[in-house]
Amino acid sequence: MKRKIACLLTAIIYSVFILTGCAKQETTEKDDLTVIGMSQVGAESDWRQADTASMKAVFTEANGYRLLFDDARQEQENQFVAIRRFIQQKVDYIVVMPITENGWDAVLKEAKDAGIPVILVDRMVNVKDEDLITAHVGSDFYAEGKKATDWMKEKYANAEQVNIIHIQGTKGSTPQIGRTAALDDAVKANSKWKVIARMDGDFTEAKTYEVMKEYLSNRDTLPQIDVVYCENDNEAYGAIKALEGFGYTCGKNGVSVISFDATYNALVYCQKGKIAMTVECNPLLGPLVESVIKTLKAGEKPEKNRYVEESAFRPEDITEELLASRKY
Ligand code: GZL
Repeated sequence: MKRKIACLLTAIIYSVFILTGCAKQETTEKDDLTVIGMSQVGAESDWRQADTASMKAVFTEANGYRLLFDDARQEQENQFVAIRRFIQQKVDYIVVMPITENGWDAVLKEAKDAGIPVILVDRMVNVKDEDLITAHVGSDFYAEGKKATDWMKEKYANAEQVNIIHIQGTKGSTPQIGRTAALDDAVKANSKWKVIARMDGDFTEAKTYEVMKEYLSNRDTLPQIDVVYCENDNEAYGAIKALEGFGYTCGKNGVSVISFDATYNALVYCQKGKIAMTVECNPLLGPLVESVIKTLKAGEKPEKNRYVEESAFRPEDITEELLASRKY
């Protein structure tokens, strides 16, 4: 009997709720949300996960957004599928972190034809029609690389020869292209610098450990290595693990390991001297993307490219205060 009364009461309360329009009001509010279709590269690195967290912290329903988030698991085809789904869903904006630069013309034209603005985050795309992209926010990767090579020039100013191992990021991605170009230009300008090996670490610790271990295993005698130039922090962790496994010392009087991103763990490695320099690459791009969307919603034209300010850190720069201040 009690159960029947409880069910009856629930039905009455729900009817009152519907009739008074509360549900309708709540539904109406949800209809006012700005719908964002977001295609993220994957979760391959600490940097990537901080970038995703930054986006999810901004694009919340409380802030007036419905975020349709897709993790492409580092496959460009998955990004194409997600973008076409967003078009079918008639989202208000498409936000893409493109894994590599080429192959985007067709799918971005479909978004343009559907009247949906596309905002690029982090990396760039190489398209014939620049109007396919409404705006881009991210980093200047060549400038990041130059910070590292300028440090190398100072460190090895009097060296007779500098043997460099180069661990590249995801081939064809904008950070790989920019950070590689900076190293290539510095090697051309310094006759004593020699790249003794170049490998693809794909921005992951596991892949870098694998390729570095393979390289060292295949040497008759272990080479003199002065610098390992890793195109992100996670590659540096893998490289250091492999180097130490073969008896190398990473640090002031050993191998200088360079990395990019300057995520928290890399700053700790740097504080311990195992990373000689980590160049900052800011993943906290959510607020910048929101400012572009607010500009567009106000009927104004956003800047085509917004680059974030970035620094670089050596062991002597790492204080407890700096570590405590870091957000990623
Ligand atoms: C750089 C970003 C790179 C990071 C890596 O903006 O695209 O991809 O350097 C990440 O850690 O995997």
